Amino acid sequence: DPGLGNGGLGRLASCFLDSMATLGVAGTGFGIRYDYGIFRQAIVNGQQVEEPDSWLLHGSPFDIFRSETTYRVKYGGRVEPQRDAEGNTFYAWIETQDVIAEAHDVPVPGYHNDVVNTLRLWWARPVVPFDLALFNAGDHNGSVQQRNKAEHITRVLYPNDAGPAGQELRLRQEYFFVSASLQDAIARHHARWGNLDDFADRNVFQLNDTHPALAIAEMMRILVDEKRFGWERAWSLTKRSFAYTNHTLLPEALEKWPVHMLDKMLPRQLDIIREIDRRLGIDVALRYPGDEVRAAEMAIVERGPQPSVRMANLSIAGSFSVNGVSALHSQLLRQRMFPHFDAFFPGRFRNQTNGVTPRRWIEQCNPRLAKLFTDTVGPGWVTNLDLLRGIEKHAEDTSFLERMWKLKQENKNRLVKHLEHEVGVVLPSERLFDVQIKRIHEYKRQLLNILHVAHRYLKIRAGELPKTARTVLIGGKAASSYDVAKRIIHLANAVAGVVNADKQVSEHLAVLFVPNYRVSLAEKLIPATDLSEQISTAGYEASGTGNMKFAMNGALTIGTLDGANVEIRDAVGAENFFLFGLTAQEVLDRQAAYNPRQVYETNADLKNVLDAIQSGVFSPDEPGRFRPLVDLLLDRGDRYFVLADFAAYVETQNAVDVAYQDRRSWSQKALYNAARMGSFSSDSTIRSYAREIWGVPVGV
Ligand code: 8GP
Repeated sequence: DPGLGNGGLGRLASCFLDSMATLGVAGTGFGIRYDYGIFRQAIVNGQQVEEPDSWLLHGSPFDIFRSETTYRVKYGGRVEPQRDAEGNTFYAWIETQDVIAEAHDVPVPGYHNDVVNTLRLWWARPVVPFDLALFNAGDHNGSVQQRNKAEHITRVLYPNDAGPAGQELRLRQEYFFVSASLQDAIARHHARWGNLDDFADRNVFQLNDTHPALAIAEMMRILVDEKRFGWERAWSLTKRSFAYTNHTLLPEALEKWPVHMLDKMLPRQLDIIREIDRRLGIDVALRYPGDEVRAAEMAIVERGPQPSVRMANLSIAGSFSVNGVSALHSQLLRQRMFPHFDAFFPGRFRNQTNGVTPRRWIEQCNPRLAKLFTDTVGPGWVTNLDLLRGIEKHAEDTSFLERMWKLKQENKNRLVKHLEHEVGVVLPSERLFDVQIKRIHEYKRQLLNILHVAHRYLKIRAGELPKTARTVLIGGKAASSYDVAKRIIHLANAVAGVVNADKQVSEHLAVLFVPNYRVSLAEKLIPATDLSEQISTAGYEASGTGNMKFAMNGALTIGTLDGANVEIRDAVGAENFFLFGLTAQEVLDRQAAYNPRQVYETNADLKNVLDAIQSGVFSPDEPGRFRPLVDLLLDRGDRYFVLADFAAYVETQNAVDVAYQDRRSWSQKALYNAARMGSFSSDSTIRSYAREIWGVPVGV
């Protein structure tokens, strides 16, 4: 809940920290201690309003200030060649503007094992907090100017997720966190071992996407400029110290920094990046003489009128390991995103499928289910999730299945009570709970979900009643600058408003957009869910981790063959998973000839839904309100194939209705889901990172 991340990427890191501590792996998480986390989402007139999240206002009991651990972080200035005592040239980075990074530690306890690891969060402080002379001279604002400038660095979490946004401060943040963390790791290693030569044998930095990728250049700077290593020796050590995890296939989410910005803020690091790029370019040209296209694609510094540094390319070149986060994602990384790098560095690319911690995501959030598990297989499942296979012997046991059904109902009741209190809405609870919670993004297709809900509403109005009554819950934050995502939230609220107000309908359908989705809400929603919506356009969701949390808690998934859904379906059994939609390959193949308008013209249900939305059925006070969303689908290409998958989605939802009527068989499917998720425990993922990438023994 301290909103120190945006979505799945940060939540995954939390699970990893929990598993490292539990497995006795000496791992430290590094991050930023933002004064303000991701915004709090309020819904006003159906629309998202961002409010500041001042999570530290009343202090944090888990925040341990390490006053003795501070480092100086430099920005700006210029680079000057100088000579050392032996007459060798080195580069001095001088006339910089400095800030102080101060360590705040959050303890990360393992599970009943006396291990406590650390999440170290850096906080920015000024070198000179207060200019008394200026203050006395009457310049009160000027007297704290330096302080403000420093503190702004860690003021607020970058407010955007996978989209373009305000850049310079973000770069400042990234370097701040990288510089402090590297100085810290190097100082600790040096203090203990007295030299840096075996640094890579005892440390690995696992880059959590490219936000810390500047560390590669910074490590080179420290080794070459400060420790006076030769380039080759420094490069070999650096490359052995870094591994890179990629978390997205969206091209617009790949980080690029304008050269001019780096030149101003981090001139020496830019020199070093250029040198890394130059050497890589020579190697590529030697191996593929004259292949300009390949050379251009692999270049770290993208040429052109506004040259920029591609952080993914830097990360691949500067790491010994590159991994995606699900089998499909890792395969697409190699085939579609970085085929040239894959050919150039054979063996460097690999897969590490994500996982989530069963401590928080079953034991803590779902005590009723946890008790059933412990009663059935003993307590060992908490640290060995494979043991839950043991509940399968109850798959034909009616009273066991009844107990599962009942505890799910109790969880629904608990959620309904909570929402009544928190949102002021009373939801019907004795029915199927259908939940989609995640960041709002076009590729995640909340819109497809809403179209289905609207379709269901229109059918009920027309007297065609569904076989199963549902409560549909949607939650998630939209990036503040992501206009389409905000409109999708608006539409969800509009549809909810109309559906819930209609007495004729409410017996069969209720809808709520749950405001301010966050971890503590997920802990209540997930245990209460029957149907987990994992409906991204195939080929776009790197993995997903919510999908795992739901299945572990006995929800059935309706989903596409995307991200880790593929592996979840294999694990739980195809007969216990509601699959629909185009595959990643089909999406690619259909791209050129896709005609969404034709789909609309030939599917009467779809036409009805879109016509209703664009004629104002859900926005009678302003009929044209949602036309831009419909335009996006009909006339602007429907980039994420919402219309192409609509028919299959509706059909599969109808199959869900039918399946839910057979309470016994539904509970049995839920049982198989919960029982077979062992490989999606983050313990299993971390074992695999430890063995295959870090080369460290696992203690437990
Ligand atoms: C997310 C992916 O979207 C999600 O599928 C995956 O489960 C999660 O990472 C953990 O691996 N990716 C991001 O949050 C992300 O790429 N953020 C962009 C800024 C890089």
